Amino acid sequence: MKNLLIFLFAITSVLNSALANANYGFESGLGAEWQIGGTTGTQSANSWNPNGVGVSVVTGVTNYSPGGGKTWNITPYGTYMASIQGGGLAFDQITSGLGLSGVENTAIKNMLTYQSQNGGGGNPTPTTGSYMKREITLQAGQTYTMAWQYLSTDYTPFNDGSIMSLVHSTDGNITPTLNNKQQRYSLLGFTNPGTGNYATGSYGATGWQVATFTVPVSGTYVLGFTSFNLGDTALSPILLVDEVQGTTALNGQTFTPVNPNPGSDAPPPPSPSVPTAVYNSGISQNVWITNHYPTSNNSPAGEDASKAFDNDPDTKYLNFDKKNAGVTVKLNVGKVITGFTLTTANDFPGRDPTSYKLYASNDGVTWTLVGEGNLSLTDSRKTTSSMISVTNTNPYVYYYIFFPTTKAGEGCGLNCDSMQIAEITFYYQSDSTATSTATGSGAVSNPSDLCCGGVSTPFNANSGFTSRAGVFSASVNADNRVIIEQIGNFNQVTVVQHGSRNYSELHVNGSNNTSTINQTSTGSGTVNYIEATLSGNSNTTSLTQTGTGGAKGIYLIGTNGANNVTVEQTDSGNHYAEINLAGGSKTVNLTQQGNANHMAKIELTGGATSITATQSGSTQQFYSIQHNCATASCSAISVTQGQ
Ligand SMILES: [Ca+2]
Ligand SMILES: [Ca+2]
Ligand SMILES: [Ca+2]
Repeated sequence: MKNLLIFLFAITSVLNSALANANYGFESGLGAEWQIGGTTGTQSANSWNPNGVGVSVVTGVTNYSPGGGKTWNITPYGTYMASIQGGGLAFDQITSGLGLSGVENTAIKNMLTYQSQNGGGGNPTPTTGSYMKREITLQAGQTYTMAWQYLSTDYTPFNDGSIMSLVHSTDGNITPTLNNKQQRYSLLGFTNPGTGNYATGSYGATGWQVATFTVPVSGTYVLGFTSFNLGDTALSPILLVDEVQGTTALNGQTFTPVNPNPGSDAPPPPSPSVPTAVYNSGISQNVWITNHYPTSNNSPAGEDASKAFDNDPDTKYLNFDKKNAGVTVKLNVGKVITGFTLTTANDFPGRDPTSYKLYASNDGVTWTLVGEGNLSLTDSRKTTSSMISVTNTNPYVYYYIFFPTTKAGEGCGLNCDSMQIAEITFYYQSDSTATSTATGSGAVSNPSDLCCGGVSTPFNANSGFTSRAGVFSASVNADNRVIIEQIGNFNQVTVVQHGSRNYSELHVNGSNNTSTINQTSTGSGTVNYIEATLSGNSNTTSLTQTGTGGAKGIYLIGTNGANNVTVEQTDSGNHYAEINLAGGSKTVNLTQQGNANHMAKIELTGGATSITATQSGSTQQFYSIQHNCATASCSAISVTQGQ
C-alpha cells in the first residue's frame, strides 16, 4: 500500500515503515488486518501446485512450471506477499463477502459473458475461489496503489480470473474510482485473450501491475482481492498481492509485465525498475554524494577519493596505502544501495583492487557489512565492470567501501605501489521508495577490520577488567618497582621480579636494544604491571607475566619501525594487554594462556607486520585488532582462541 501523493513529494523518513506496520505488505503475515473468505493454508515457495490452498502468505514463487514450457519465478516486495489460489468458496459468496451488491455480481457475470462471446471464448461462468479483505482508511483526493500479479495455472479456452474491490464500509452510494473506472470493483488478470483487463494466455502471468484508487469521501473502506475459476473448479489461478511490486522472471529472463487489454481503461504496468547511479553533487540526479571520507589522505594531488564518483573515467582515486584503501561516502538522502560497478583507471593494472568490503551506516559510527567478495577487474583501462550486487534491503546514508587487496605482488615498482580506481558507482533501484533522512553525527569512524584475513571479533571492554587495570596504575607503592630508560643502541636489559606486587616501566630511546622483563607472583591479590614505550627501531622486547591468580597488565606503545614484541601472560588470573605500534616491519607475538580472563587490544599502523595472537585456557577471551597496513607487505595475521 503506497500513497502516491506522499511518494511524489517524498520527504518522509523510511517511507514504507508506517505502511509496513499497517501490514499492506504482508511482512507480518495476514495479521489481524486481513480477513479470509474461503480457505487458508501454507504454501511454500517451491511446491506450488495447480489447485492451491486458498489464501496464504508466501515468500515467492520458485521454479514453478504450470505447463507450456513456462517456468516462473516471482518475488515479493520485501520478504512476503499474499497469494490467493483455490479455496472452494462459491463466486456469489465471494462477491457478497467483499461487500458487492447483487447488481454488481450480475454486472460482472454479464461482462464475463460478453468477453467470452467476443473473442475470449471458454465458459464464462465463475465457479469457486477465495478472497481476502481488510478495512482501510482513505483520504478523499489522494491516489493510492497496491501491487498485484495474476498467474494462470490453466490454459485456454479454460478461462480463470481475478478481481479487486473497494467499497465504503457503511455507505453503498459512495463509489470510488478503481483503475481509472468509477466502479466498486475492477477486473484484474484473466487467462483467455481479451478477458478481464489484463490477459495472460495459457500458463501466463501479468507480471507485477499496480492498481490505483481514489475515493470521493474520506473514510473507512473495505479493500478486497479474489481469484476464481470459470466453468470448472480445477487448475485454479494465483493472484499475488503486495504493497509494492516485486520481480518476475520467465524461464530465467526478466519478464516484462503485460499491457492492459485494448480498449481497457486500466493503468499500464509500472515502469521497470532500473539501477540508478549515484555520483557527486553537481551531476543532475535525485540522489547524490555530499561528502567523502577516505581511509587516509595518502593520495597525490588531484587523485583524491572524490575522483571516483565524478562520472569521469579519466580521473581516478589513488591511495598509496595500497591495501585496505577505500572511502566512505555520505548521500543527501539514504537509499537502498543494491550494487556497484568499478571502472579501471588509466594505467598500471597492478593497482586494480581484487577484493572489496562494503559497509553501510546511518550514523557513520555503527556499521553493517552488506557485501564482500573478490573482484576480477579487466586489465583493459578505463573499463567499467558489470554490476556487483550486494544483499541490502535497508536505506542507509553512509556507505563505506574499501579494497583489502590489489592485483600486483611485491617488488614491481609503479605497478604495485598503490590502489587506484577511476570510478566507484553505487546503484539503487528506481522503484525503491525506502529512504532514510538520518544525518549522522558528522564524524565518521570506519569499522575496524583485520588487515589480512581472519575474523574480527568486537572487543568487549569489560568494566570489571578495566577497573582492575586501574589498580596497576596506582602501584607506586608496589613491592617491586623498576623504572628503566635506555638511551642509545645495542643495550641489553633483563628484569626479573618476584613479589606480590611487581611494577616495571621500560622506556627505550634508541635502536637494536634487547629488553626482557619477567614478572612472577602467586596469589589472588597479586598484581603485575608493565608499561613500555619504544621510540627507536629494531628493538626486541619480551614481556612475560606468570603466576597463579591475581591480575596482569601490559601496556606497550611503539612509535618507530621494525620492532619485535613478544607478550606472554600465563597461568590463572586476569590478563590484559594493550599493544600499540607504528612504523614498518613489526612483529607481534601475543600469548595469553591459563585458566584466566584474557583481553588483548592490538592497534597497529604502518606497514609490514606479522601478528600471531593466541588465547587459550579460559572462559573469557576477547581481542581487538585494528591494523591499517600502509604497504603491501602486510603478512598474515594469525589469531587462535580456544579453551
Ligand atoms: Ca511484501
Ligand atoms: Ca481453472
Ligand atoms: Ca573518475
